[in-house]
Amino acid sequence: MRRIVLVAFALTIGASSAWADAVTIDITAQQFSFSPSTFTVNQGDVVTINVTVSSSDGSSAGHGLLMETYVEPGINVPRGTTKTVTFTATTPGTFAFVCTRPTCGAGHSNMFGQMVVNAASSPSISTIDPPSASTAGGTPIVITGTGFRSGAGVAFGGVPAPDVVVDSSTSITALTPLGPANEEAGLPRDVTVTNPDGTTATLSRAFTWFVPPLSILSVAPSSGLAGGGTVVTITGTGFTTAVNTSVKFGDVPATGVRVVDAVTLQATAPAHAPGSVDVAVAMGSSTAVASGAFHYAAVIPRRRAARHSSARPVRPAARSSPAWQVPAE
Ligand SMILES: [Cu+2]
Repeated sequence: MRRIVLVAFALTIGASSAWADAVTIDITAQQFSFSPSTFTVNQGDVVTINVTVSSSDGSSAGHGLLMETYVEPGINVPRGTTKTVTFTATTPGTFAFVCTRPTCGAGHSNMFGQMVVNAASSPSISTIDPPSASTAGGTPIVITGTGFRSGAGVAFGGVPAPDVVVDSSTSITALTPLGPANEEAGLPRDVTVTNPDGTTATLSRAFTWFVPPLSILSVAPSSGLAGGGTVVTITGTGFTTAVNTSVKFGDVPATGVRVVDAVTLQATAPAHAPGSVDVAVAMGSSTAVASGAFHYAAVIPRRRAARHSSARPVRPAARSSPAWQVPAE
């Protein structure tokens, strides 16, 4: 009675690590068989089964489909209708299905079939391009290999990529995360791809961060009182604790200089005469200068003397822009 088996499902045959993960199976239920009665999907596939009973079928009750594990309770399919059920094939194995309508006729007990769920195979990685990127992060890296599935994650040296696009079962584009802000930049790192089913691939020591040229992108806040003490966040590139770091506001060294990460520094503004000053970061033998990036406000004695003035907050006389930024070119 099996007239058609697997013809519509060649897409999934022998492709147990297929990237495409939505599979539709059209099944006809009739006196007294399912057609097809056997089909195969891959672990992780989202499976949609359309069950159709012809309006001319000999069973007035129609038929139905109940599959162990995946379609429980079963669905009844009256004569002349199509019913749909969708599930994710999370568990590999062979799963029998039967007709739900004992009254469909004398051959009811012969109506059965099976779904085979192939266990997901592990992905593999063959190349990483480019194999190195700035510690500032955000560089697109193309990973080629096999068995990548949509929803896969990528890690560089154990740090998750902030954005991953699975282009196909053989190609992933991932943005690099921030690299280390210390001596460890420059060490080769493992690259790992993890499929949603938990299978992983690792290419050992395949990726290296490098410290890019020192630069300053923003200074925030961009103003403070002449007495100093403003904690300032400096963003940029090329920050590392691997060499000595110092920050100057004009000619005066800042205190509390701290490398937060590869793109973030903190420093406490020193006391300085009112006016705008350059902010300079020296890191090892490199220096980056943000011209006029910080403004020291003159103190206004009257306002300052107005203690407990709850009606009006004391505002610094400085311009109000919260951050100095490199002008767009
Ligand atoms: Cu039946």
